[in-house]
Amino acid sequence: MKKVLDQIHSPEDLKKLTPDQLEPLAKEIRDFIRDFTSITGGHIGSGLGIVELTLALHYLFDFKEQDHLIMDVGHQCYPHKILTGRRNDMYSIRQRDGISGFPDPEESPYDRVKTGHGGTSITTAIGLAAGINNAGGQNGARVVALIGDGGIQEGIALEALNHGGTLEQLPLTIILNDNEHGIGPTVGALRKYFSKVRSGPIYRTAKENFKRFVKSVEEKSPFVGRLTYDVLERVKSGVQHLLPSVNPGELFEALGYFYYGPIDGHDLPTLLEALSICRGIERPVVLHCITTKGKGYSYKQDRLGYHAGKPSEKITAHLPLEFSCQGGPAYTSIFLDEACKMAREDQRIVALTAAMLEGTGLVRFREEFPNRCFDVGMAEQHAVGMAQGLALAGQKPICAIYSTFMQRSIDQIFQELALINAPVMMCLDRAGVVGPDGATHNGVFDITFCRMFPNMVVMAPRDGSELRAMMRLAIHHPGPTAIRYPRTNTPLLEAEYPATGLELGKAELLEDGNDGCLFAYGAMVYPALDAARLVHEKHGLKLAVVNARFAKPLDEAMITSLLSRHPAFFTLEDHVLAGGFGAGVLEFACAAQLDSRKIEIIAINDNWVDHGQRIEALAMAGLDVPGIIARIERRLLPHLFEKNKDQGASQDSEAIIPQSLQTGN
Ligand SMILES: Cc1ncc(C[n+]2csc(CCOP(=O)(O)OP(=O)(O)O)c2C)c(N)n1
Repeated sequence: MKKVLDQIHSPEDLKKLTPDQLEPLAKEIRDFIRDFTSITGGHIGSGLGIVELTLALHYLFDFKEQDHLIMDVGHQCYPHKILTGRRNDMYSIRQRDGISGFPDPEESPYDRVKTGHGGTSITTAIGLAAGINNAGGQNGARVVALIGDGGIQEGIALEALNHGGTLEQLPLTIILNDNEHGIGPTVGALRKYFSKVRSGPIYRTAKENFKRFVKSVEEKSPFVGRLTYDVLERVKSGVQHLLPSVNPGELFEALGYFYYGPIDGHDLPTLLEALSICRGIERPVVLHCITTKGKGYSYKQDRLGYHAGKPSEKITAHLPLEFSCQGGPAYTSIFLDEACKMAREDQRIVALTAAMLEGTGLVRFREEFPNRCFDVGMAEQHAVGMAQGLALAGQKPICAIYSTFMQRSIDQIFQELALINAPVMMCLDRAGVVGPDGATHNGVFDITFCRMFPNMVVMAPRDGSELRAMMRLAIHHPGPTAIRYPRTNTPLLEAEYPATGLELGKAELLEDGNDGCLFAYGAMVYPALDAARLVHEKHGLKLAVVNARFAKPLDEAMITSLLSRHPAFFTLEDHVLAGGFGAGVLEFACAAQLDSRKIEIIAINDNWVDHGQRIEALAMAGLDVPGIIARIERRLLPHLFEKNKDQGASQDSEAIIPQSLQTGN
């Protein structure tokens, strides 16, 4: 039997359907999402939870020409992408050269903004709506912000709500998609409030009232203007009259919004009614929808898989390793293990995270130390601010946040930590390129934003043992520290380079040589060792390889000595060039009047690194082993020439010029 979905190539096709055709379509979309994500992985649960909502929105609004849809975080966009002409691309999602897992205006006119970080939809939507008003209303254009009960906890969302409620006459609908989950169950007082609203009898009563009154409006006139507004006021007072003890909209109404709901976000007729009404209201409205995250996905066997699943081997099997001895436990699990050990030894150690208990590994820490683990919700600024307070109270806080989301807390790193030298250990997970999540999630700015503040100690381990050692150094350090580690596995063969003592500001020479120096930071150390070995095998050049360990304080003595005796000095980091680790080395070399011309920074140039598997993203940025070798060869070509000449080798350039350069690679 032909599927309804086969007829849908754009929202225009959707609008040709009768409302009762939407229900079977919702099922087909769910089946399709389950099918392709079983191969591609990706954010499964959020999209599955808003299939009906997405259908109703595209059925009633015109998000291409007239209206604007801003999705918070953006990870719930799969049904939206399917309906807006990208169905055939879904099997390529999050892969190199495939479509993004998040909205992207370069992909489609239906995607207004590129997002990935949460909490921002309301602020953008308020700006759009205010702009529409200023431009004279633009033919009744409407702005819809779709935000989850997790995202709405972000500081920026609350700031925007606070402001938006004072702007009357705003063509804005905020849809609160309340599924009781962020990545795990949502936490906090707002969650408690929402669950009271969801579970109270008012939900059913409000729904019945809603239907009854909307029906009476329908009979009298279309859903527009003042009349609808009056009716909504009556719905509200009717509900209050029936159940005077509970008012589900209390919070939003106090802020100046017209609140509608809660309604069943899977019930298409109710959704169509509610959205039609919201469309007709000339002031900011909050429509509260109750949905089930991962609807239709049996995630009982896979507790976290319903939020985001991994790609199948079909997509990853052919890829090379990042470096030859990769395969030990993930950095995250080493972090967790050491944090638990340290907490057993010292009662004052506490851990904080911002809605990322699972991702940072702290779930197990919380099981063991329930009173010493704070999941503050999607609130990175608060996590770092609170860490300061804990430190002032004599506790020893470990604040584990993904590098990319720590960007939200730059001001807290500045004022709450660095300015008063507060002893807080920041553990920046997923530092470097992350792979399938792409540019919004790459943690490639943290060296800069940590290094720029006085008092900070900024470090990155080469492997699991060193991560443990750095955590111990950090917990005893009397000021703020940042440790970054990547979303990857630790090296398997640590024994080849056994751990040596870790000392603040001291680098570690792993291989010596005289033909050039690779001064590598964190995750780049083992790729640098691979590159040095291959360059040696290929060209006979012997490169020194250093594990820099610290981006601040730098090992100035080591840099001075190596820079003076090597023809070239490469710094390596999985981070942007501007203000990063190599930039720090260069600053020092210039200030110390060393020969900074020898320094070459291998880092991400001034561009965004897109999605793909992590090794592919590293390759795109020139940070995989072949990319590093190409840079070394290019730089050392004259040196190689001289060396071969001295040794009396043929001066035939073909014999000297590396293969990769001969072929123009
Ligand atoms: C600033 C920021 N912090 C953390 C995250 C990681 N993150 C991605 S989705 C998510 C949960 C979002 O929950 P919610 O807004 O309720 O949407 P749902 O997944 O339930 O649809 C989190 C914490 C993020 N994307 N942005």
